[in-house]
Amino acid sequence: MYSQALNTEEASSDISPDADRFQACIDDEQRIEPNDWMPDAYRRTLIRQISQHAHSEVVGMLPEGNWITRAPSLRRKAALLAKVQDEGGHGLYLYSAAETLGVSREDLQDQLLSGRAKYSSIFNYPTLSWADIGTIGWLVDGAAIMNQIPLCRCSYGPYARAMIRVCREESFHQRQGYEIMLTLCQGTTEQKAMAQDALNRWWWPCLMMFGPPDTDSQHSDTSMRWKIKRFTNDALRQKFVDATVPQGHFLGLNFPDPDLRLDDASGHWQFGAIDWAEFRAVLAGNGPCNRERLEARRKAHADGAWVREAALAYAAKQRIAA
Ligand code: FAQ
Repeated sequence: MYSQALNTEEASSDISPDADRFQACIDDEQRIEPNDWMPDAYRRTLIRQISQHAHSEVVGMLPEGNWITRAPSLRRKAALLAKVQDEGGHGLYLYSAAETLGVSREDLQDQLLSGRAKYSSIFNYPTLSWADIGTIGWLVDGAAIMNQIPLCRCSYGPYARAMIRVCREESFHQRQGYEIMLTLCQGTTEQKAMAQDALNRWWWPCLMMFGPPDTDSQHSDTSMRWKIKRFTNDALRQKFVDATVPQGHFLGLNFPDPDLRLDDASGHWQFGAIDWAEFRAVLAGNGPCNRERLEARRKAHADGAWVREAALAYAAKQRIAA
């Protein structure tokens, strides 16, 4: 789709008539397309965010992939297989969107496999029981939707368009997760305890998914001026808590937060302090599963070498035939 040559040569300063026109387009809600002029910093911010997002989708296949062979029924297995496959697809759309900014997929792969690239903190936690699969769908996909619906209106066209399909699929993922939780919570005492234990372990890491508090977020101000982000990290986290707490109460579950309470005046659920030291430790590579996840990605990449070689050999043969 984006195979035409891209203008990635930049002579740009962010203070120029071009920069003024660019900001005017953004303020006017027009989309920026790959060959439009853009400030270097806008391009770099998008490459950073889109590639981190793509890596997150790809690494995000691993915690749930663990449970495909252990799904409790054929129906559950088929749904989980489809979900994990969707996540691989989301990674591919997002890598394609990043490529429109002039970065190569090989470089992005290399950054992930060498451990230099970031991916979402949430995927460094283990999946210990089947209820974790329900909780990931309900909470992790729920948080992803809250963050990604506004990205459908991102100023950069290819990212915004990719997010439309991603969000539709995430919505199915969230429903299948909530339905697993509903089944467990209406089941035996042991099943309900399993659901509660999963919520206890995943709740706080899910709140961290939205990123550091606004006071510490380095990129939010600029990204909002450029309409890459439409809401701050704290605003989206609050929207997620407000939407999710009633869903948990409907399941008959308790949130692992003694400070959680509904503020009648504002209508918002107030929540306790997030352990940002844990978040920083996970980002520094010291979460419960960071090493395991990277090892699994490296192994998958090495195991797939024959596919890449076969594709290259086939392409070379096609070129000779043409
Ligand atoms: N984990 O200045 P900010 C999914 C980093 S997809 C790791 O606030 P920004 C689907 C941030 O990169 C989940 N790092 O940054 C699925 C920056 O570091 P840098 C992924 C984090 O970009 C479901 C630094 O902290 N979603 O779940 C995290 O304005 C189920 C300062 O932060 C996306 O990527 C974090 N949680 O806002 C798949 C959505 N948070 O680059 C499988 C798109 C922050 O300076 C199963 N991304 N950092 O070294 C975004 O919306 C934004 O990039 C934020 C961060 C909101 C994540």
